[in-house]
Amino acid sequence: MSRILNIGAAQMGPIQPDESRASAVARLVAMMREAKGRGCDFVVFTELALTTFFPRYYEEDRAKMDHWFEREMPGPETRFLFETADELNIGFYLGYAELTPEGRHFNTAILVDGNGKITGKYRKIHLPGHADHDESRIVQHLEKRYFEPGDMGFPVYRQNDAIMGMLICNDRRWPEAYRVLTLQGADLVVLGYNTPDINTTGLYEPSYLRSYHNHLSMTANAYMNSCWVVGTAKAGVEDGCGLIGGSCIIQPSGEIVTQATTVEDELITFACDLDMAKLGKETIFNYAKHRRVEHYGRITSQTGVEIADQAAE
Ligand code: CDT
Repeated sequence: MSRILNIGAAQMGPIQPDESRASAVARLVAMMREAKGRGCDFVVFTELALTTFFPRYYEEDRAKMDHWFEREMPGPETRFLFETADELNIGFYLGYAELTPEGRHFNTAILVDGNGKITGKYRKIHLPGHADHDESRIVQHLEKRYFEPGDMGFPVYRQNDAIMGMLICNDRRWPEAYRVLTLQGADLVVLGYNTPDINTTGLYEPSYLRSYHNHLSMTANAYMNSCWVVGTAKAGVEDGCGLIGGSCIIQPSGEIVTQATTVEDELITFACDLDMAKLGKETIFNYAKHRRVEHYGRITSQTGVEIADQAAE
């Protein structure tokens, strides 16, 4: 038995601050067409795929940043992407900045089906960085200023024969994100990321570790949660700031099966057998049989160290 889903990870090269939405959408559409030509049924775009990574810019008046956000999805500038999905019968994941009718701001991803209809949504929960201007940093990372944490939990959706969960960038480093998705049966986790190639706080971190930890967090969690993981980067130098590439598709064994080799627009594809997730789910990581939450014990601090997770108390 096999359940094959042909997936494309459509890495995006840099989007400069003055690049229009129409231009970004044209690049996404070109990769979607290439994906279809290479037999894909589903394509994973990146986080904040329509604009430059604007949280690197500090603006005192938050309302002045609203032009980076989408008030409707699809909107006039993004509709073409949805129409192309419908024409080609290909689904996709897309990350963008969402401004709701109530004036709330989220770092969001949507799932769209082969009819160009939105079938799922996720709002990023783990927002890295800081909320106020920080002079000591090499580059600002103001996600905490411009977004509120997601209010939807970690939902899963049935689509393209998969049980799919979405994450966004920093979420991929948190084991509990994958665990909550796979406790609901996810066999495929898709995500996009914008990751600076240096530690922007100014603290020394070897740059090779930025790429190593990108892959480590996704490969380890693919294995420990027995699911496919598709991670798609925005890469290259945006307004003088470097972003790592390394987009990849990872099978449930934790092995990378294909990986981008550039920091430009680059499509990688793989015929993913979703049934490969069964081995782990039915044996070593069979949660019902072997996961023993009731024996983990209360989280107590016997060392005087403050317990980080209030929910544990
Ligand atoms: N976009 C995003 O979440 N990036 C973070 C970088 C954090 S550095 C402040 C990441 O985890 O890749």
